[in-house]
Amino acid sequence: MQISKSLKRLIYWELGIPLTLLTIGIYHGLMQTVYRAGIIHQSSFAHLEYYQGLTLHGVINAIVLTSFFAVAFGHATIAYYLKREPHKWVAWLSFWLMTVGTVMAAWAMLSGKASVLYTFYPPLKAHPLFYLGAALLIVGSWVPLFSWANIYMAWKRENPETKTPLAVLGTLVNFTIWFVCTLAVAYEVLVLLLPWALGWRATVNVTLARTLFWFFGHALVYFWLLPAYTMYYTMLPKLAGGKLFSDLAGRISLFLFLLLSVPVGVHHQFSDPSIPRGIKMFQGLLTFGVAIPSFITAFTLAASLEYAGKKRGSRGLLGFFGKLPYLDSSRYLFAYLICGLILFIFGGLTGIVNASGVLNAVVHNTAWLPGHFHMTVAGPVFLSIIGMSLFLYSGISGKPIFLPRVNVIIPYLWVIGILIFSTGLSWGGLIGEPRRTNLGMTYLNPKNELFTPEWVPTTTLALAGGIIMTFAALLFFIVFFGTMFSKKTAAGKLELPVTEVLHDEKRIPLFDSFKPWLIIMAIIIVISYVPAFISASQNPGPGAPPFTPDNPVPQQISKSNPYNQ
Ligand code: HAS
Repeated sequence: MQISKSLKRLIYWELGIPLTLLTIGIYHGLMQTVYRAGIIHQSSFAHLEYYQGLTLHGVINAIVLTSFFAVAFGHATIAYYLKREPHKWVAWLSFWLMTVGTVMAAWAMLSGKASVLYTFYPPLKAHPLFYLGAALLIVGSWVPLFSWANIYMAWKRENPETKTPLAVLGTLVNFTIWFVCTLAVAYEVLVLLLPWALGWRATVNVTLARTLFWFFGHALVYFWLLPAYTMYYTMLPKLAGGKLFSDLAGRISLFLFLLLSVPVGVHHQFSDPSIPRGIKMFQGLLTFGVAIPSFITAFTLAASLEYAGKKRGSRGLLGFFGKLPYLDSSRYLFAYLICGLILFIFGGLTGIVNASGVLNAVVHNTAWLPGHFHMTVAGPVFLSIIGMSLFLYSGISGKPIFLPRVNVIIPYLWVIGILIFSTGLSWGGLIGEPRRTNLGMTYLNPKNELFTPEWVPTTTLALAGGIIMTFAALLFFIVFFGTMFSKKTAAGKLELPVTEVLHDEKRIPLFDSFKPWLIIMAIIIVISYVPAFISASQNPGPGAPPFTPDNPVPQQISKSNPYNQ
């Protein structure tokens, strides 16, 4: 399909900017493993502080890359399936808001004024431009939803009896979740953090800020995941040489995400005071509920892959695994997607451990957590983002993939790296290794009295995995930028792999309409969050003065601050 020059240019920039910044994000990922393995015994390296690097790593990889990509992918799916391009000025407004926001936050992080990590929990305090930048990036990323919704409603009026294409449903569900959850973080930033960062208020209600953050924060992880799920349902079976086992399964799964992505954030706060136990239990149960659409996805995709394998001549119960096009460089997107799925089996299982209140007490704030989330966000999410970025770029520009044989092995290298890395972290977490800690300063420094030799093998494993991951990422940069700088050999067009459906169930209005699901979503959110917000507001504790991560003493102490008494 031909698209306008403006949309082409927009998609190039929305892929190119975050992938360029990703070089910084990946470097700081490697440095994390180096510091933690005790190779460096200092608080900084090459004029960048440990927490400054960790903030850059988290914000670039988990917020900037994912948001820019989700918007570019959203433009592509809507334009491709509904045959209408998003309104030009809305799309460019979104781009500029995201870009200006990123520049503001990047300045604050690079100048060392915002080492507050990607969760920016108070009492860690950042420069006001960091908060403003983050707010602009987020607002910019949901602006296109209004244009897409408009296009969708027009399409629906013309095609009332046609099922909404699954990829379009995926994009709309995802951005609806995103819009709803970002309202809480906007409130946190604009009403709590910004006035505090500007010095207009002396203290901040930490529990309320954290509760608002996690209202946003867990839905955020599904905002990362749903573009990958959209690719799994609508592209992977085709790339494997088969069909999607059931279209309805995909719809049910997407609508369940709409219901359950937001009202589970308190599972990040099982150890926080000021949140009623009943709410922790309720949201804990809903967390098991939000695993259901992923189980549905696992079985549906396994059946689709089995069908593909059988069509390619496999025999026996599990023979289909051996017949999939793992190393076919002309279908490299398959490799990126299947590798993400393999990692997600472990990412999902560790997530279910986290969700259990009792087990959570063992793993919370330990290295187990980054072990879990590197098999989710650095698994299916990251691999589908980089694979699809390459696919979109090469297709739209008409440029062939640079080093195609190298390209197809990158995701496998990444899987090996992540599995070693996450094994080190998960094992370390189970024996008490903390997350977000520069272990090289103390626990992994043999000259320090706190030296903990049990964590030598775990952090060394994580370092080995980190080196392999960095090598895979380097190869990806060579392939992506090599493609960018190579000569055009075909007319550029927007093409997406389109999967046929094996069991194409007839249209059920309930699964083709947003209204009932939005109403239920609102009800569950009110039940699960209103008591948490009331309790956090009524029991704020003494209020926290601002801290920086490298100093246990508050930054400024005012008379109104109870810590001063
Ligand atoms: Fe999580 C913490 C629970 C999913 C990301 N999570 C985090 C953090 C991040 C994160 C970033 O309950 C840390 C935040 C921080 O900085 O503090 N998580 C879950 C649960 C799920 C889950 C129950 N998480 C994700 C996803 C993420 C993500 C997805 C990113 C994209 N997580 C938690 C909890 C915490 C947490 C607690 C807080 C812990 C604490 O104490 O702080 C579920 O959604 C997982 C369901 C998934 C499955 C897997 C299905 C498997 C599939 C693959 C099938 C494979 C096939 C291929 C078919 C049930 C679909 C086979 C082919 C072959 C060739 C083999």
